[in-house]
Amino acid sequence: MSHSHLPKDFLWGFATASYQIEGAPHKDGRADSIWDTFCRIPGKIAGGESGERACDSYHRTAEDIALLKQYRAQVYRFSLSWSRIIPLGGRNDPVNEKGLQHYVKFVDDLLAAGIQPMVTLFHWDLPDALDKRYGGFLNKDEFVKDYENYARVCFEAFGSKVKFWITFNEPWCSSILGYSTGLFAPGRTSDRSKSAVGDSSTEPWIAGHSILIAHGAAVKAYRDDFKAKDGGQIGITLNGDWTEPWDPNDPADREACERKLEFAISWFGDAIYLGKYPDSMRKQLGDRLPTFTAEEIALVQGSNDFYGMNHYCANYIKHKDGEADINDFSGHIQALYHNKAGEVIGPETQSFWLHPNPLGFRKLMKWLSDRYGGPTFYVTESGTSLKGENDLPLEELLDDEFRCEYFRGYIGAMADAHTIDGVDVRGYTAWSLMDNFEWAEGYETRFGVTYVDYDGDQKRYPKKSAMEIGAIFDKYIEKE
Ligand code: GBH
Repeated sequence: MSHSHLPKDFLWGFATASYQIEGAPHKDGRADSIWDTFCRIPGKIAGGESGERACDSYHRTAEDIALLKQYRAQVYRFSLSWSRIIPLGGRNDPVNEKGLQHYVKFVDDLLAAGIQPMVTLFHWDLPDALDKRYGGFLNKDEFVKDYENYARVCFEAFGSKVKFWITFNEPWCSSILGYSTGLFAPGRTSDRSKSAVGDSSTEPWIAGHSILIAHGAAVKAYRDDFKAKDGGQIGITLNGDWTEPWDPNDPADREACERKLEFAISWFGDAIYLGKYPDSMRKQLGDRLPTFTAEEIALVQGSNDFYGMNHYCANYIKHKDGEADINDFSGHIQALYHNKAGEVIGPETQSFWLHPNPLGFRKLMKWLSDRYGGPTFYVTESGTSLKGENDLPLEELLDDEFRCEYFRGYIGAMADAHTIDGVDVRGYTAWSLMDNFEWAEGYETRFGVTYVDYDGDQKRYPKKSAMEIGAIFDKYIEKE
């Protein structure tokens, strides 16, 4: 029996993202996003897949809402496809009324079902036309204006009904995976073996800088023109794994842990909460890391009403000797799944990077809370895949005890962070409502609490974890 608890108005539910679930890439006037075009490049996605069909959620909003109700969700975090709303993306391009109305109706339907919408404006699916026109994030001035315009269109259309806005999901992924490793769209990298163009030593830092300023501009627009009448809150969602030293007795490994957190999280977090980039990044990257003008930092600093936290796992971190490589993006460290004593950080899953470690979640919440002066947190993603899940017979697959255990551990750790460490956490949306298009891993890796039968008309089957989450929260959330 745990004495830890969560506050009585705590909001919990599930999360998804547009390109991962919607399908219907050209329905009702939607144009390509960078993910549509990226998926067409041979070798980029496991199984040669794409989000073309995915969960077919564009046509199944009623079914998805019925699942949320069945699971007792109070909040649903989903993202908008910019390419449906402004197909060519730009501030002078036309708004697609059909695409916009799809989301207006979806928000209405959620509210009618008693579920709070938490809307992510951008979860990686940039309109392809903006990438082609001016290089997307690489052209700060164009991108910031186009993004602000897009955000305003959304605030105008359903701002009065939405109390939680997220400007960007995981800018680290858009910047590093899109412009350094090339694993994600638009696939730019210095690694010529991946037959791509790009400069990994500069572009990810430019991309991240543009995103921060676009975030700041959208927040300013919301605060200036919508917040007072609509009464919502707005923030950004940052990802980041916890770090433990490979050798706890080696100060160099302990420093490497801090550096890794700074490169992964504080890159954005420090700019938003402290008004600067971390010293460790400036030291390693020098002039390759852009600097903020006074006007820019005025937009960025203080721009979060809440901290959107995506968190999945932890790693052991070992320092590296010598000079950092010019293309290094993680602070000249090595991330490992075992430590010097041979202990593993957590069990294996279907995702090579994901080894669950619930205590790391609590530690990271405290680390962030201390560094940023006790902000309000909404955990906007947390969840797991299961080793070999895709190969199991349906009946066994639906009995996902490993995933239930993950949620028990992680939700318990969050309650400890709240109760023992004083972290102000007010919500949690589990990743994910259903199995979906897992980016470069295609459909082989499943994160859903609902099984989706991709060969059987996208039929949905609740797994055991779907109802378990509500049962876990019942134990922790304080009653009146
Ligand atoms: C989330 O990111 C995403 O927001 C969501 O769309 C996705 O479906 C979910 O994870 C599950 O993957 O290639 O070594 O650089 C989680 C954070 C950060 C996890 C990047 C995977 C890649 C490791 N992700 N990381 S690496």
